Amino acid sequence: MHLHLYLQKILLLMLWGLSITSIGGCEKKISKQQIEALRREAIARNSQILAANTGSKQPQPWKLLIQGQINRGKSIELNWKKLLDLATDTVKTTDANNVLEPDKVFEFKGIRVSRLLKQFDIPPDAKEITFVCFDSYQVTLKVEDLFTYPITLAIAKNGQKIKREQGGPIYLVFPYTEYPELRKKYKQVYWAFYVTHMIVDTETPKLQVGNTKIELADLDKLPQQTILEEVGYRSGWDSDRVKVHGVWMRDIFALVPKQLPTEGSIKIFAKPPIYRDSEQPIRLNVKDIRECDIMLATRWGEKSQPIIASKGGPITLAFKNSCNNGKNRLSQRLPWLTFVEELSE
Ligand SMILES: Nc1nc2c(c(=O)[nH]1)N[C@H]1C(S)=C(S)[C@@H](COP(=O)(O)O)O[C@H]1N2
Ligand SMILES: [Mo]
Repeated sequence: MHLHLYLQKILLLMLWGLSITSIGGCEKKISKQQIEALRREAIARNSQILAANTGSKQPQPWKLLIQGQINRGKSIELNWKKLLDLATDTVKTTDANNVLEPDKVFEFKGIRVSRLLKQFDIPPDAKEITFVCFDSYQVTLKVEDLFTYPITLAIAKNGQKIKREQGGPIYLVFPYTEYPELRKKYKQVYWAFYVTHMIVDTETPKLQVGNTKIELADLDKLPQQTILEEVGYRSGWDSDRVKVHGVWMRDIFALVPKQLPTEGSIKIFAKPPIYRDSEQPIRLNVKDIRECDIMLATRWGEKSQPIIASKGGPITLAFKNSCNNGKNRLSQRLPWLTFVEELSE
């Protein structure tokens, strides 16, 4: 079994026992105890990542979906064969995640993002592209930068398929060697692994509940709620608490012919593939839905701004982290979910 890069990086730091340049993108000097804490965190995270990204949970074969404000809102699906046909661009660069050989230049082969966007007629006023990954990680880049630099969705590295533990099969690479300024603008955290979706700006909100399609106007007819919470996933938000606005999950069933069942659970599906595993879907307990304030959020902040894709919107599963219904807190049993798409029995 390969060590995940995160673990390699931390072990390397331990060997050096020295200072560290980048954890989560900021500069830090760290002590031995902190290194030990980081090492333990890295080991835990490493096994989590491996569990989430291996075996049956890997969609076979891989595909890339382009969604949002492109192709009149209809998904564009590129299967692996199509991706291979399109992968004619080359980028020679160091790999931000290769901590063992930071100066080694690799030849990545793939699809320049700007070429994909042109091919599918990206609207001229599009501003941002959000790349969503298998594990729910996401990064957002400016369209302008994508058209300035040959930032590329790589599917091969030095003539070989990119291994899962090296970010494959689709790895977002930045031409650091040719454009050193990109090292600052798009740090290591932007090199997204296992990319599955590209979203142009933000999708139009829609939610499938059973057989019913629900739009934002429908959700807006329900009683509007607000919670003040730390957002339960890392992308796009500060660590401070924010106001999140939306509707209680239990109220949504007023919009569909079927009532919320009295017991059991309902399934919830969101865009990142780890949130749509058909064998082990994420389930919401009916008891939690009835007794906890679980929200489908569509807006945030004092000005009730829409939740854009870089923040995991347009529809996000949120809840009061304090809800304690049963043995442990809801927040220990359920993550906040980005890009919520469907509820079903
Ligand atoms: N899909 C995906 N890509 C990702 C990440 C991730 O968790 N998932 N982590 C990012 C971060 S924060 C860094 S520093 C680098 C290396 O991540 P790692 O240290 O978890 O290997 O990959 C980036 N790309
Ligand atoms: Mo990171």
